[in-house]
Amino acid sequence: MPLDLVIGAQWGDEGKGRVVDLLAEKSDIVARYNGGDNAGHTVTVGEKIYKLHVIPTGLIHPGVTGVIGSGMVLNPHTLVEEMTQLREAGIQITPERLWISDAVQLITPAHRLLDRAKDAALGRDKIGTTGRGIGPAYTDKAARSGLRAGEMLDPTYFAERVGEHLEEANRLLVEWYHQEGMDIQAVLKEYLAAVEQLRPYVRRVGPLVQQALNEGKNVLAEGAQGTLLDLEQGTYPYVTSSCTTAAGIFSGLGIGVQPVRSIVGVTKAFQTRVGAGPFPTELEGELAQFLRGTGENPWDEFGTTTGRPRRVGCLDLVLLNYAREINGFTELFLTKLDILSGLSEIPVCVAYRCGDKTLTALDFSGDARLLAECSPMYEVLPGWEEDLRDVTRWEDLPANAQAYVQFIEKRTGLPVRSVSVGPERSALLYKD
Ligand code: 2SA
Ligand code: GDP
Ligand code: MG
Repeated sequence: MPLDLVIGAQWGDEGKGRVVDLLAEKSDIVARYNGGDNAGHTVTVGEKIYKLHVIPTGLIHPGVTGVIGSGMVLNPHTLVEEMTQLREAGIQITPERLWISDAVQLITPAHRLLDRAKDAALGRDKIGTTGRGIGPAYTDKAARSGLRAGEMLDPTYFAERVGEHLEEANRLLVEWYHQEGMDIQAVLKEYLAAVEQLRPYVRRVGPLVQQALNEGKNVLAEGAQGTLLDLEQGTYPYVTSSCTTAAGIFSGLGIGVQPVRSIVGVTKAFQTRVGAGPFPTELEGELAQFLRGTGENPWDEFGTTTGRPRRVGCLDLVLLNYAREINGFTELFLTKLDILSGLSEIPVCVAYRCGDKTLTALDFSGDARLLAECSPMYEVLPGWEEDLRDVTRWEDLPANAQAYVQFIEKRTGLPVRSVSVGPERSALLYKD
């Protein structure tokens, strides 16, 4: 089956955008199936940097059709904004090349307010959400009271439903969170104006994607966030509210369970996390500053959506192997190897010490409280001084950089087929 998956192997921001951009060149359809505008996927094309939050990254390629799958939560305002930005950049956005699932849940301004109010109310226990309304929108979905895109095809009914939803949210905001309520008429008017622009794009996408697969067309699924943020298998409760793993693509796109051609796990050469939650290999001080950067470079470790500084640490192979198992990765794509240049030694976490036990694999499902009690055990690899940014062939990498990649292959049992050494399309090495 010509179905390929790109999945974040860590806590998000592994560089999925650039990997999807690469694979989209040979794809007919690129489909997102989870999350919403909490995602920030970056693609660098020459001088131009695209930061996409809702629209599948592959749409930058003229021959690609983009799909917003039913497993996502869709903010109409953000989508309209993104459509405008892409059009200004010369990218065609038409209902022929962007399909919105009629079953996708809609995010409203009320969801955003509730998200922020709820996270703030958690105080020290806060998740550190992106504040984009993701949790409340998925909560409404699970409670069977959510708004679906298909409903916008009946404008009178839809306006009534949104009005009721805003009133209910206002009650929660005022009575429970002691916040100011929304001006319902003003919010409704703006919301309906955004939705109006999306109506022509809404359709039943599952059968269309399945038909494309049956015809031998290449379909690429673009995962958002990362495995360790998966609602069920991630470091719960410090996770997002969607299925970020490979398993989610079938229900998130509305296609049958079927064999896939490849499941590419994207991992950075080190580890990052934005938001709260356990992070066994987290670093502080100078080394953290070295990995994060100062924000001067576009690739420095600051949130693509919120601008928050990301937490940074050493590569954690216990978690990478966990991600391999959960997703069934067929290969790894290693990004940001260039960032490690200049380190004399590079520690890599190969096991945990948890109480009196040594664990080389997680024997619990990511439970945050248990993970917080694990301390990392490292093997230290020799580093390299050379700047990798201009290296274009695997053979030209310094021996220690090659050995670092080979160490990851050996300890995960997965081939690393591609390594990136800069954000640009050309900063890429094929290993085999
Ligand atoms: P939410 O907003 O409910 O999904 O937040 C729950 C947790 O999920 C994390 N999360 C993310 N982590 C990394 N990258 C994400 N996208 C943006 C980016 C993040 C940003 O590309 O940089 O700009 O801050 C993303 N989206 C959600 C979040 O931090 C919470 O830990
Ligand atoms: P995503 O959410 O997984 O798509 O990742 P983000 O776009 O949020 O963050 C990844 C950042 O790293 C972006 O700024 C990319 O342009 C940048 N990037 C990707 N690959 C590389 C690489 O190999 N080297 C460097 N220096 N930057 C990279
Ligand atoms: Mg990101």
